[in-house]
Amino acid sequence: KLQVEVLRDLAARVLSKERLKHTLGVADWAERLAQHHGLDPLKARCAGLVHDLAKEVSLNNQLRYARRWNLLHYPEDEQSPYVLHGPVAAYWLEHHYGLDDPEILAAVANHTLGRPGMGKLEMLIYSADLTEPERDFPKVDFLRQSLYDDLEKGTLACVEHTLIYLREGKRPIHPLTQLTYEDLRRRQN
Ligand code: DGI
Ligand code: FE
Ligand code: FE
Ligand code: FE
Repeated sequence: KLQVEVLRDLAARVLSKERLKHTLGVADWAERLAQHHGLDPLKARCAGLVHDLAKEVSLNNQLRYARRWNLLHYPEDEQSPYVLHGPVAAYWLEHHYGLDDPEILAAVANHTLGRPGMGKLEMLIYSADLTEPERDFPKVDFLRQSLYDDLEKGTLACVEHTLIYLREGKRPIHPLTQLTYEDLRRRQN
């Protein structure tokens, strides 16, 4: 069986109906963007299919896994444990499902916060997550078009949007979100 089918079945088994819909939306959109930008569409689809695999694990258990697997790197990780589901899913996929593609694993791990020095597939999943077809907010069409025109500029616009949205909601900005933003700006100067 093709890996992509295994991952799709896994997502369908683990996720609620609503989150599966989001997941399939991310997978389709990431695949389409990958095709358009000359990246590997199959890897994009695979990463999209599993990016939120740990999202419906209780926050307490996510924290427990993150501690056990040494995935905590910032005090903010424990203050906002809902940012841990990417790293938890990536660890799980690597160690329990034998997924061994480092690009897919990194894209899953970093889809919520990004990181400085993101690769193309990481940018693609970070951004496709925010702009998949089910997402609806005023700037989403602008972000979709930006991503289509230029993946790096579009990703910068997505991180910028996340920063604004967090500030408006008076939610704490994770250091990795800030560092990702600065890194993408520097890379584009
Ligand atoms: O899992 P999804 O809902 O599809 O989306 P996600 O993994 O991108 O985001 C999960 C949540 O994390 C979402 O509510 C936005 C939030 N988030 C992203 N960056 C930061 C953040 N929350 C805080 N506090 N700080 C951040 O820098
Ligand atoms: Fe997520
Ligand atoms: Fe996201
Ligand atoms: Fe998601």
